[in-house]
Amino acid sequence: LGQRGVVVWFTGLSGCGKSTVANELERQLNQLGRATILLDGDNIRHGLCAPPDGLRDEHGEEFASRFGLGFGAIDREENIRRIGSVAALMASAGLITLTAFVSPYRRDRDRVRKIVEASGSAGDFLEVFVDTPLEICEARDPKGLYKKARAGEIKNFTGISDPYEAPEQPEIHLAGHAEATPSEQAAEVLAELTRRGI
Ligand code: GGZ
Repeated sequence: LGQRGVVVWFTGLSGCGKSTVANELERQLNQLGRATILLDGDNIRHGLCAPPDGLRDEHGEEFASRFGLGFGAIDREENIRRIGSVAALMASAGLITLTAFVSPYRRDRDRVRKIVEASGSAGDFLEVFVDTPLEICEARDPKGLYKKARAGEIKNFTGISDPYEAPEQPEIHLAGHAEATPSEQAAEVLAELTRRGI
């Protein structure tokens, strides 16, 4: 590919805008002719980490709950571990690899950083904290999940009934005041990638 791989790891609350910014960044990179891949809830939670339907039919619910991941701390840890391994592989193939997951636990994110940094050719790991205040995320509530979490209909909901451990030293901190547009935020990340010669 003639380009250096990198993992750009977006983290933040549900509704903070990380997927939107990652999509916008991908568009900007593609316009510059860079090869990218974007991993997010849509392709991972519904694919790699989803309960295997065929197996469920064959072996029943037990199989589904053994291999499909939920939102308890152990399931999130495994979700992030799988995504981290896949991201490291893709980066080592030279792709600019963008990921957009809540990834609420510092320890899990730090593990991914180690996996990526240890995989040599994968190169850099950039943690991007999309720091949109809970009140703004909750006011947006595009899928009505915060409402359900407040009503107790969803357990372990990040920010409501489950912790979010903010990054202490992210490579990029996107202060989430409501006026910042996704394309401005993406441009900020792009500038950092450019600064690093990626
Ligand atoms: C947090 C949840 C939960 C709970 C379902 N807590 O806004 P969304 O809908 O599209 O993003 C959230 C997504 C979180 O999945 P991740 O794979 O990113 O989580 S983690 O990194 O922690 O493994 C939200 C939806 O799934 N969702 N239940 N309890 N978000």
